[in-house]
Amino acid sequence: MVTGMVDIDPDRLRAAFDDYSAIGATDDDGLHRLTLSADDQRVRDEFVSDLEDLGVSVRVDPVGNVFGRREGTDADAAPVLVGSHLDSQPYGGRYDGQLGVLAALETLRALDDHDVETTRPVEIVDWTNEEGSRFKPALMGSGVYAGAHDLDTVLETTDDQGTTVAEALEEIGYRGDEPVGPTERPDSYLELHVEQGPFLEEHGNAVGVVDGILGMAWLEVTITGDSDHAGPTPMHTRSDALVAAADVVTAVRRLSTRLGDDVVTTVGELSVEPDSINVIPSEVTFTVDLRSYDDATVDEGVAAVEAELAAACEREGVDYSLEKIWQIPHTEFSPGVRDAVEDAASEADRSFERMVGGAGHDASYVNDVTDAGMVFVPSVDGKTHNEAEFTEWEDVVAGVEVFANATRRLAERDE
Ligand code: HGY
Ligand code: MN
Ligand code: MN
Repeated sequence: MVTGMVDIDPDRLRAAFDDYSAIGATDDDGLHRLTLSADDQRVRDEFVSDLEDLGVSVRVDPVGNVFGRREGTDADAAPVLVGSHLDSQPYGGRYDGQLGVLAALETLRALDDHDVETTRPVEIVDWTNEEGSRFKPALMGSGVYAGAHDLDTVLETTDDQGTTVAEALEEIGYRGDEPVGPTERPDSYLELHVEQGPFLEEHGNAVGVVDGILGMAWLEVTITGDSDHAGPTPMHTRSDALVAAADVVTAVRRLSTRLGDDVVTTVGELSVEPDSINVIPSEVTFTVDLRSYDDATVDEGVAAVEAELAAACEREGVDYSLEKIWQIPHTEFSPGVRDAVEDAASEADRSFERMVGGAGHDASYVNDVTDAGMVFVPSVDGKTHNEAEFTEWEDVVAGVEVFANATRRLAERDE
């Protein structure tokens, strides 16, 4: 296994981070760069320009995943794939996704700085729509690449304004015509990401070596009651969709304690119709996000949500519909990739801990087609999906240094 560290250039990494963070920047140091938006186009153009400056060959697939390939000495060797996503949450953070793409870019730049010729090609990627906010589900680009999402279904998916993914891709010029999915099975995939949780900071460790990712289910619930006047309508005759929804929202919160220690439940979206101060709500639509490392627990949780929903609607005399938008099983990453990260952290003399990630990542789907793994860096106060998302710069540098050297190890490993 190769040894000898590849030195990254922290100042160049910082300059790239500041340049990319300026695209879609919010007034409070966050990012509002929704997938396939004009700002996503601008940051993609910046990314492609940086890849072209590196002399790597660039290709775009039909769902807009952008790949760059740095050749290795063995043209027949399967490539190491590295990257993450450049789209953000609405008013999200600057580190989620973006840092992983820039870690991969800095790695290619550092390999060039030191004239390192790797045996395997190293491919870099920006995955389309990891966040699943504007278009559902999440992990859209990596899911199409790995065969988990059907391309045609994805292209027909619409946002709240009725724009399809295909239209949005064409609008920004990133509806590629490359074949979908791996033209050759990559040897491995590595993604650097902010932890988006409190544990690295709490434990004082620089790097998270990720064993796996929670499984999750996304549900959409619609409760239909009957609108009526808020004044003269007697309370006992009402069919108030929002009262039933409120019961379910608090029941969903309580489920997490009932179902298991690692279970997390969230109602993130909720809309009320007709949404007027003096009209009894006739329809409420809301989402449920339910996660656990145990897939059977997630299934149990979905059934429990439906039971709570049926009971609440029975009590209020309203109807409901429940749609499962998406479900992904938990992920167990490759021990070989994990070991390369651990060895790189040890060689760099950086403290690390093994952990399971609570947020979904593209690496989960890529793990279906190759050996995947992740490197986490600490999130201050665990804050994320929030403009206050922050990682200390020395932690960024430490993580990217480990990432770059783990990538180099993977690029030298045998079949
Ligand atoms: O939902 C997630 O965990 C990811 O941020 N898309
Ligand atoms: Mn992310
Ligand atoms: Mn995210």
